[in-house]
Amino acid sequence: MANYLEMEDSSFRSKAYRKVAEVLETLQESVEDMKDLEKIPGVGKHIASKIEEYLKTGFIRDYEKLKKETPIKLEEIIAVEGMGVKKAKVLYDKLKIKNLKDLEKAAKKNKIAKLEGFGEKTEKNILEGIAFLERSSGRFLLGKITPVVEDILDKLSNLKEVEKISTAGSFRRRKETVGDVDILIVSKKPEEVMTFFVSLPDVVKVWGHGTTKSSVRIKEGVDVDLRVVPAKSYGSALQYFTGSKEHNIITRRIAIGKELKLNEYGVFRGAKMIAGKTEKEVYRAIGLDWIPPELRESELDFKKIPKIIELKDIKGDLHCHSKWNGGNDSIAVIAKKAMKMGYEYIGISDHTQFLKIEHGLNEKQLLKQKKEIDKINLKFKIENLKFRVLWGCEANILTDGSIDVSDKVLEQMDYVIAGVHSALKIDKEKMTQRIIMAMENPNVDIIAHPSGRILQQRDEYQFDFDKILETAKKTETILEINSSPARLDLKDSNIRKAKKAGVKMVIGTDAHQISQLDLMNFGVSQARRGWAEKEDIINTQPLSILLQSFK
Ligand code: DGT
Ligand code: CA
Ligand code: CA
Repeated sequence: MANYLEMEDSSFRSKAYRKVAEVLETLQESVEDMKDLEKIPGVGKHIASKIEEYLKTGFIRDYEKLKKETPIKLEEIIAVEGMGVKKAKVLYDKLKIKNLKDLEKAAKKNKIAKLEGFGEKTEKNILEGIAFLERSSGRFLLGKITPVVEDILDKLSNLKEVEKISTAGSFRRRKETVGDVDILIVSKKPEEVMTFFVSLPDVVKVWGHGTTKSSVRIKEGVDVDLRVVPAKSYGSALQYFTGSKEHNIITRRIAIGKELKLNEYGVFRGAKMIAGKTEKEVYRAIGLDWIPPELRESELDFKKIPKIIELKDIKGDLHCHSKWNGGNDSIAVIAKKAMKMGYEYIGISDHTQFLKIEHGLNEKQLLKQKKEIDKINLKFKIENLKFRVLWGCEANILTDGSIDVSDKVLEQMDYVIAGVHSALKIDKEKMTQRIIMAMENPNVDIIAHPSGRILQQRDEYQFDFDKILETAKKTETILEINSSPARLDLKDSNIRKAKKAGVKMVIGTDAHQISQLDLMNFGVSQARRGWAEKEDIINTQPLSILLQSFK
């Protein structure tokens, strides 16, 4: 708040906040435990109420408001070494620099060095500061780091010294990107486990090597924290270190309401520990049912915890690419793998003609592909296998909202996915209208990766999701949750919105080779993070019901 107020030239108020911030940072006592906040040096009624609001809700409304009203991304800019609020303000006034990207661009074009009070050295420092930030503040795609994390978990759990083990933090909550990986263990011989951990072959740097906590960086660039906790506190430690921070604030508040104390060591009534060994017992002790980690992101009605979808509910995958459009595997091979996964059906949805770089199929090829699928299905029938290959496609929604395959062909297919793959930068109104028009085509059943985002690469395109939902509901169009680790599109908040609106969804992997059919778990996690239940997701349904949703 001090920074934003300084930006607004409220220097008196800014100084007041800055002073309190400094005091709070060095306070020895925990703020949560303090009876009278106004005893803290510099804290008056006004700031005390802000601290209270934060402890209670995890937010300060005035702060959120300041952030919103300030035209520049102040936090982003002053994170750069050597940049302060005053400089940020000058750069905005003189060069309209609003965010880190602008700053980098301007520095690279030598625009900053020319400003009074900046100079070439400052400019060089800015670029170095940005490069550093990029190196150190990286987040990692969950899907990208999962294999190596699982490998580490395997190795640790194979040690006889390790009694219990679990991931925690954002990794356990299955967030799409992870800052660092947190692992908890119970062990009677922590020294040996820690030595083993810091000597793992994947470790490239050891940040810390202690008996209760060690931190390392592994080859992929991500940091891993390993903590040893006492067996009797395993549940409460897991609860605490799984987070999110917001969830922890809420659960702690609930505990306080019941005159209990909840921390990473246990649940306490006065000095007496009443729970801590398992997470279930910790939640129980504060009057709650166990909450799946994916739901521990924000506010939640604890009386109505949704029974969210599970991987085992999935009966098939409808977003798969075959050799026909340059994928790795033949339809027969894909079907075999899907059967092995316990699926009842697999949908082949190759790209269509507009998408040249993906070897999109023209209408003739699509019709030829149907013959191959029919043949495979006939064979299954003869062999008495209850499995079906569905004939679909991933067609393109062209800029004017039309589909690049004629209705004459589309209407023969088992189902049709349509997606935006070109002209992503058109304005909001046009993009919304474009997708609405596609949904209004009675042959279009599913909209693929509806927002177009690629994590760490590009934002969603501009579109009005509420309007999309309205039309999806009206036309009974299904929205995809794409499982590809860099997409995970829909995002969690939009899944919740879709569910609320009564719009059905489908989880698809977008596999281009059979190993990618295993990405389904990431889409399911994303669905869980959006509170989706089995009934919200059509590929949890048996074939007969599934086919009805494509009518
Ligand atoms: P990340 O690593 O940025 O993806 O996110 P997390 O959620 O894994 O955060 P991390 O690694 O800093 O901490 C792990 C968990 O520990 C976090 O989710 C909640 C808990 N925790 C850490 N620091 C605090 C804190 O200052 N207050 C509270 N209430 N909980 C904390
Ligand atoms: Ca973490
Ligand atoms: Ca951590």
